[in-house]
Amino acid sequence: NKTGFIFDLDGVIVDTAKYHFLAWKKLADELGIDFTEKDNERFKGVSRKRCLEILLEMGGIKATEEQFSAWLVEKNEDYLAYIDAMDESEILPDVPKVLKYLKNLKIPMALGSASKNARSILEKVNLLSYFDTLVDGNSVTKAKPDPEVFQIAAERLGVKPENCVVFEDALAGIEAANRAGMISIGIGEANVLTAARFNFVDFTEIDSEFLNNLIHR
Ligand code: B16
Ligand code: MG
Repeated sequence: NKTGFIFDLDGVIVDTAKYHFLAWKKLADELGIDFTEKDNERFKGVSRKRCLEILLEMGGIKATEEQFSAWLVEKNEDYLAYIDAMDESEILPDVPKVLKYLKNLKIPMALGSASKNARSILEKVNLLSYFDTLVDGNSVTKAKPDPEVFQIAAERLGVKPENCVVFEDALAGIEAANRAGMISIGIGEANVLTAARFNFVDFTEIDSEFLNNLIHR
C-alpha cells in the first residue's frame, strides 16, 4: 500500500503566476483590455487556451482562429522570455526540504501541472531529478477540475488514487484531487481552499511528522 506524492507547479513549487500575469497583461494592453492582478487569480491552474478565451470574453473580443493562435504564441513567447531567467532562488520556501525528505524515503513523486512549460521550468530551478514522472499540459486532454491529470500521475507512479497525496494552490486543482479520490493539501489561504483535506500557507509549515503520518496511514 505505497503512498505517492503529486505536486502542482505554479503556486506550489515556484511562483510563475507573476510571469504569466506580466505576459497576459502585455497582450491585454495591446488589445485594449483592462487586466489586473485580481483578474489573474482566475487564470491560476487554468490552461493557456482557456485563459485566452476568458481574456477575450472580458474584452468582448471575437477572434478568428488565426488571431487566436497567434495571440497564444505571442503570450507564450513573452512568458518564455521571463522564465528563461529563472534559477533556484525562485523555488518557494522549504520545497527542496520536503522533496529531499521524500526522495530519501524512495517515495514515488510526480508533477501534475496544467503548464506545457513544466519540464523547462523544473530544469531551470534544478528540481527535475526529484520527479519520477511529469504529467503536464502536454499529456492531458481535460483540464482541472477534471481529475485526469492526477489520475494519469497515479497510474504512472503505480500508486492507487486513494494512496496519493496532492499539493495544490488552486481551487480547480483541489477539486480535481478530491474528484480523483486523493488526499488534497491546499497550499495558500485556507479560507480560499476550503475543500482541501489539509491546509498550509506554505511548505515551511509542513514537518516530517505530518509527512510520516501520511506515508504510514
Ligand atoms: P503554460 P499549474 C498553470 O500552472 C498556471 O497556474 C496557469 O496560470 C497557466 O495558464 C497554466 O499553467 C498553463 O501554462 O502556458 O505554461 O502552458 O498551476 O497547473 O502548474
Ligand atoms: Mg497551481
